[in-house]
Amino acid sequence: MTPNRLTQIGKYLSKHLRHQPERIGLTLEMGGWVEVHQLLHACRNHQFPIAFIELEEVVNNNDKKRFSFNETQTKIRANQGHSYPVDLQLEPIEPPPILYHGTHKKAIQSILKNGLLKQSRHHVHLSLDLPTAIQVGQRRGKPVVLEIATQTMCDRGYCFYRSDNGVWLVESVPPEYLKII
Ligand code: HQG
Repeated sequence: MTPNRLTQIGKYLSKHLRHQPERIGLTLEMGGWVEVHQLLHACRNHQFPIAFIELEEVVNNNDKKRFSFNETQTKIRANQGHSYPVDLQLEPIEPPPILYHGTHKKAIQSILKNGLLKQSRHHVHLSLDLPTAIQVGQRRGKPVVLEIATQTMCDRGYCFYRSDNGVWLVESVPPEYLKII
């Protein structure tokens, strides 16, 4: 598959597995899952046919591993990043003592005042390492990276989750746990 087609399918799947499944007549099950045959059928019916072999390639080779199959490859879901209200059934797990959030310069003033808010998604997204955080921030402008005192947050009762593709998630981060680096 060409890199273009890989990106094109990835974007189409993100749109419908994270944000607007109803646009192509899908409903996300508990956990965010969709039956693969229903997805392929819906794509075909909406002038975006995808072959199963292409879907497999996207799941395996998508740049951020955004999608997963269940064990039998009969269901697929986006690992994180949803705005669609669905329970992903993630279990809280202990994070490393520090995580990072990549953002952009224009948002910093508001973030330092109000903390990190999840905006349209289910969670605030945090990165394990600096290069990833810089990449995330760069999507929106001049990147700024914040260090998150996750250990202290855990000690104070905040729950952290990790998606199947290694993105760390938390409901919010109040300003006192943030430091610009
Ligand atoms: C900012 C991509 C002002 C926040 C990435 C971010 C990630 C505030 C934006 C995933 C704020 C939300 C998520 C506040 C937060 N005031 N701005 N109080 N609190 N913000 O896209 O973290 O390609 O929803 O800093 O790799 O940028 O989609 O979140 O700039 O993992 O797979 O509000 O999206 O992955 O933007 O990115 P987003 P994000 P995918």
